[in-house]
Amino acid sequence: MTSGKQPHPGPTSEAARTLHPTAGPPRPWRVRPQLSLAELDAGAPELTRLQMQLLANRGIVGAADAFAYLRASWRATPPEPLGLAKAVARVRMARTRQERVVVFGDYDVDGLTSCALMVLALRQMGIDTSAYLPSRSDDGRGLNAAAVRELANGGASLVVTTDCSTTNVAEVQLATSLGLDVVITDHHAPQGEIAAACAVVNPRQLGCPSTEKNLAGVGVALRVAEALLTGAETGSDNDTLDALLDLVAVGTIGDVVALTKENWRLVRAGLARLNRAPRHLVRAGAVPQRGRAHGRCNGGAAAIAH
Ligand SMILES: [Mn+2]
Repeated sequence: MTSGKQPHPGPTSEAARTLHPTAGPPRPWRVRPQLSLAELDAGAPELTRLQMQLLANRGIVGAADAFAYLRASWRATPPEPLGLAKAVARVRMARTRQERVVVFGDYDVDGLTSCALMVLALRQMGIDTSAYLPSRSDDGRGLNAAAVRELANGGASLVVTTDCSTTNVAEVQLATSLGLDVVITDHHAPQGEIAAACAVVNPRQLGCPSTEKNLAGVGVALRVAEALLTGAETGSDNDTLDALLDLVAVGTIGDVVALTKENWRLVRAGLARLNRAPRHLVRAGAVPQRGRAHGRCNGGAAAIAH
């Protein structure tokens, strides 16, 4: 829309009511204040009046803020989350020592995509990595004692969780006693004591300075992968990271987190990636019964991670 050509109709409660004349009692419309014409045209010609109004409705007012918001990169912004450096150090140690690593995910979309993302990132680093997905009906969420014993017996010496386990105090204790180190990546607001893992990366834990508080589990996993794959030791690996963004979009949308700020940037980039290079997200016949029955590596995340 070019500036000044058409009067902006603007949302009014009267107009809104006329859209639903037979919908019962008037709905409680709360109409945001309409911008002035000058404000509506401040982003022209790139941004339409409608876009300017919608952005203002979401607290992003003025052309400078609008462009800054819309053009922001999906890459991590400082300060980095608490525990990230420790997580990176422990995973790099696993590579140096050629350890066997298991990524322990979750059974929902966020848990599946975050698990697949982490498996791909660690394999990219040359680490022997497999996936473990708990069963919703038998295992529940997060690390459990039976799985911990199975993974330790199977020769793994490091478990990286995604989308779970921030407060699995007893299970992490058990793992440590069996020689199995744990790095936790999660986004659930901790209810209770935080597990004494090698590292806990969770933007919602107390003392985490990261401003990316609304990331889904897969967003947190991406930030860890980003740090692993772009550090001074590894050098920049933009292509590998870009190839993970479709998983981030699917997991973030599936987890129904607020699509603002960091999530909006990630989903936008991820949907672009999906359009450019679609991935087969589900392969018929590859869906597992449950993690434990299939040993340390099961089909669901493995199917995604190829
Ligand atoms: Mn989640």
